[in-house]
Amino acid sequence: MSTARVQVSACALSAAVNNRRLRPTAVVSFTNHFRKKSLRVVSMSSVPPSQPFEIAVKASVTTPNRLGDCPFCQRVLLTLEEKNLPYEPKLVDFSNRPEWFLKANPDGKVPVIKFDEKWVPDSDVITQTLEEKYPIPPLVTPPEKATVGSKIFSTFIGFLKSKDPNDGTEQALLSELSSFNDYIKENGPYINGNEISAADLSLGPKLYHLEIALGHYKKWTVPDSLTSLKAYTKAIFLRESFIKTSAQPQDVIEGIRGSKPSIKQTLQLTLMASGDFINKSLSLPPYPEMILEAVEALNDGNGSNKTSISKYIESRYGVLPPGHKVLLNVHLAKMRDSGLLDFWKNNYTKRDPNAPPRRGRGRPPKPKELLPPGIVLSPPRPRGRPPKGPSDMQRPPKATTGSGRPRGRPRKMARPAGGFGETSASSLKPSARPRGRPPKVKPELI
Ligand SMILES: N[C@@H](CCC(=O)N[C@@H](CS)C(=O)NCC(=O)O)C(=O)O
Repeated sequence: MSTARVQVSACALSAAVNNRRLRPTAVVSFTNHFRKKSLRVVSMSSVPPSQPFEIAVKASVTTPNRLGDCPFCQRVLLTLEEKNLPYEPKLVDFSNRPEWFLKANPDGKVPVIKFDEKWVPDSDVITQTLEEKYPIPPLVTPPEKATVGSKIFSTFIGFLKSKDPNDGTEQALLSELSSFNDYIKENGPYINGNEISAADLSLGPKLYHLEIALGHYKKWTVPDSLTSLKAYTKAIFLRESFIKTSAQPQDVIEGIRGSKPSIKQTLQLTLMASGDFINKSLSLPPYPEMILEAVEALNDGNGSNKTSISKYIESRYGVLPPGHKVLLNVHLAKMRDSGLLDFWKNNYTKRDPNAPPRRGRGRPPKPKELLPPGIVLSPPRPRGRPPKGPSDMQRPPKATTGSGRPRGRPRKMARPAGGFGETSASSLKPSARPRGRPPKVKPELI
């Protein structure tokens, strides 16, 4: 949170003064908690809260006591700012999430806000609740416009993560950005026309991450030809609410570099390792659905191999769970076994229910010769050693050597009880000779 750049009073007051439709109903204390300094501003909300909202947000990894990189947190902070609602950010150190926070949200994710003594996660839920509780100024985006630009984030992540310049992820992003550019040209300057609305507050932070991350990691910038998009980002990034709530660029860069599996993702991996995994959540459709979608979209007559299916899913959905490759393998195998997919020469195709079954690998079995009527063959001997039956209990005697001596090394003789000194001469037959050098025979004294 950069408090040096923007005065809280300027931000909050300008938002209030700009809204001429409303009559101030209350004067509340607004605390700039990043600077720990209270300022009085006019709230334009119809029923102002008596206390600032406590909101858990990600802490910076580069600078102590500063807001970190989280577009979902910024979305909620922007909503609070644009609605002139007081809040108290609680910075959560992701490298060591405090206990109170994990109790508030066991998923370990931010943002989480306290409404009526209850912690509520998820930026969708939070912003919607804020809209319902504090409808003034309204930030509702009409449903038909609410999904405009909604694929930009996933295609951006797909391109950011891609290592192959020709895998189509850059093109996918450019195509989303260019459709958005055309939309804004026609309908702008904001998604809902002249007034900023919830959809802009969601998309703005994502475009901010996109510009910083792709500039840093890919030396890539939004083409200058997309003039309406450029004007749109400028208008949002320069809003006081945005400047006040945006992450520092170095945090965006570090956040991407150090992104680790979430608690939920780790849990999923653990479940998966225990063979108990169901592809729940992560906001992704189930794997079978994504796989079928990929095979259909790739639409290759010869089918699609695992790599192209994976690349398609990645470019389409962007953020994938760690262990994605394992999951993909598991689900492809299941779908193959259950007959949803055909597998042929390393490629998968959707099973045509009317197609004859494919011939398996290897030489086809020999056709059976027809026998003259009446002739019945004894059943072929099954493969392998026949099972042991009760008759096996009376084994035939083992083969012996020609000499009559049993096969193998003769069994060791037990030592005679009285020691070798007492061995009688008659017991020293070759076959019964005890181990070791025979004791010296003492000459008889005359
Ligand atoms: N759907 C959630 C997503 C929140 C989210 O993914 N937050 C990230 C930070 S940007 C997070 O807390 N990640 C931590 C983790 O996954 O362990 C929302 O809209 O609030």
